[in-house]
Amino acid sequence: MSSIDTLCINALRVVGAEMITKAKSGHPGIVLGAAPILHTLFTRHININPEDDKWFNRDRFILSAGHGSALLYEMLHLSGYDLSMEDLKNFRQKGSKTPGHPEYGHVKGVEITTGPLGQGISSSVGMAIAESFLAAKFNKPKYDIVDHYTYVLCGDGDLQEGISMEAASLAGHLNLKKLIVLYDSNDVQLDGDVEQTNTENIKMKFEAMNWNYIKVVDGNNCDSIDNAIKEAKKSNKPTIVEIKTVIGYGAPNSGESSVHGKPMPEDDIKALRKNLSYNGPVLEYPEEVKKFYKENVIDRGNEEESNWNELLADYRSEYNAEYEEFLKFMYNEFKLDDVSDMPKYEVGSEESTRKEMGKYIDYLSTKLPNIIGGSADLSSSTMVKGADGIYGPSNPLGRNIKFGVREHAMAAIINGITLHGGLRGFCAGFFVFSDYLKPAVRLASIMKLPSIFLFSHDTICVGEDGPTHQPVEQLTMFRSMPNTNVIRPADAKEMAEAMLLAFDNNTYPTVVTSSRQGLPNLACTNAEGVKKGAYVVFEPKKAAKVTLISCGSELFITINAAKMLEEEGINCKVVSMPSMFLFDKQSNEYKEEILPKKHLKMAVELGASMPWYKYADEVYGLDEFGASMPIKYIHETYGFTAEAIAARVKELLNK
Ligand SMILES: Cc1ncc(C[n+]2csc(CCOP(=O)(O)OP(=O)(O)O)c2C)c(N)n1
Ligand SMILES: [Mg+2]
Repeated sequence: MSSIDTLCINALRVVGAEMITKAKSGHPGIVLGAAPILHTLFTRHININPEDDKWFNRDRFILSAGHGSALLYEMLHLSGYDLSMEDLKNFRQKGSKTPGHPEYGHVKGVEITTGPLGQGISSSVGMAIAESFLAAKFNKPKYDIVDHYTYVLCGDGDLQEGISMEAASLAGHLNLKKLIVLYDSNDVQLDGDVEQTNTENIKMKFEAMNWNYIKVVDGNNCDSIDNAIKEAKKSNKPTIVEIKTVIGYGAPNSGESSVHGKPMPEDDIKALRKNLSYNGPVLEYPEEVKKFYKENVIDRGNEEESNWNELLADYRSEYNAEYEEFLKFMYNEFKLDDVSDMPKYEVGSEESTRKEMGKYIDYLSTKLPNIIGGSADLSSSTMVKGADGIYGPSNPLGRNIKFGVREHAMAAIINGITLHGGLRGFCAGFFVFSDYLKPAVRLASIMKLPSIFLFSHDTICVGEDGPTHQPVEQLTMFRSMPNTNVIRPADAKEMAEAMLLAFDNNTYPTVVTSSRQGLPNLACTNAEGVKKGAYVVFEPKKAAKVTLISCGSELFITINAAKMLEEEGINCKVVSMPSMFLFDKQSNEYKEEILPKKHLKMAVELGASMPWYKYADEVYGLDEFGASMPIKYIHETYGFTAEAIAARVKELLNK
């Protein structure tokens, strides 16, 4: 370890601490403790090119401990990304390029939004899966055109989260040998010492999950960290490098939890400078540091990418067809222009929408070679699985990922796959267990990431399994999530369009729900209507005064109720509203046409009533948990028959 390394690390420490103090907010502990880790990784290993931040074969770096954002911004600044000193000085300020936690799409070089602990490390597994799949698909002897590492910096908190263990367990099983996790092991967390909460052996724990474990006893020694990363690269398993660091190194309260998340007072900054024997400029990097990063990160990255470009050019001449295909993957050029051969269903036939969803996924897998995914040990129930066999070391081109019962990691992994580029991830489970993966959907929504989340058994019509398996409030949860398209199709036609919308868009995640039970395929549904989120599916012969709004498995029942009412002279129109998200985007004229102000409007859904009050005066919903019983009793018991719905309308009209 040379003196320039020490100078760089101390500059990172001091400027990071000063940024946080200036912002009056942030987490100095990890910045001071983990600076040597990121310095070593960036100056000796990572291949990135700030001039081409989306260079396909770059190494991916994930700051899973997102509270260390100041340190990441420092690295990005010194590595030549579009982040100025001014931006660093505006850390955490309104409108700045340097928000509290790293935000994907906000600043170049941030590979993923992190902050909720456990998510980053779990998504990194998806990135490593994507890399291994694409490498297996495109690499040829002498042409490793997809060949990069996925690096993670995580802390104690990341590894305490359950999601990380789900993801690590799967990563070990899948032998993701190019995944390297650098663990900032400082024995301290926000509320105190880690030993107050943990009594476990990380080495044994990870080795038991088929990981390679390496320990670095002195986290201030770049050469030891460097050697560990070199070792990790040789492993045929994913590697965790446990690096013993001191939280808040150099600060008067180093080694204590008080340094974790409180800006340091000016006096402590002075003490820090003294303790580190550092007297560089305030909020500025010494020239030697900038030069070192220019030579060891920027120039190296540039060179790596130009080497790669040459390799790709040679690949192009030798394997032209594969090259053309590679470009399609790289630029996501697969389009759903012609879907005329999509499976079709006769009007009047009956099928569950989950079976239709499964058939459409199978169909789309033939059209879109870049989609990959699977279910959380439920593919025989959700009907959703990927194509080409089970993905794994013996079949890296399998597009069916068997996630096991690991819903949370599954969703985060899907995000990682999609973030990596080249592939698009989808996953599936029982709707009630969407509770287990919601935080990862939320991150996809924040990132505007088009991950696809498919769920079956979307109402209490699950039946016998009882309230633990009967979703009630889950639709409310997802519909209230900004930037998330929740589609609840009523039949095969609506399901087909839902799936096309999900796989066609690039700016938001989609949640599609499906029924367990068979539903009639209706004559009145159509794709154009689904695109608008809501549309009229039944119009009485005489002018309507009432509008009934429904979706999913309750749509046909609601139509039947409207038909009954018409016979009694009560004229109700019925609107199918599979997607509130898409309907909200329509013009005011269209909204008025579908949901006229002067109509009495009642929504019908076998789920929590809350989301519907935005559109309806009255909601015929379910605001209690279900109970275990065969499905044939459910509609009767909970009043979801055409007769009961019609009776409520009459009650409302006082007839
Ligand atoms: C899911 C989640 N829970 C809680 C937090 C709040 N939080 C941020 S950092 C942190 C402590 C984590 O400890 P560690 O990873 O050891 O970080 P260190 O204190 O060493 O920097 C907590 C509880 C969070 N960001 N995400
Ligand atoms: Mg810690």
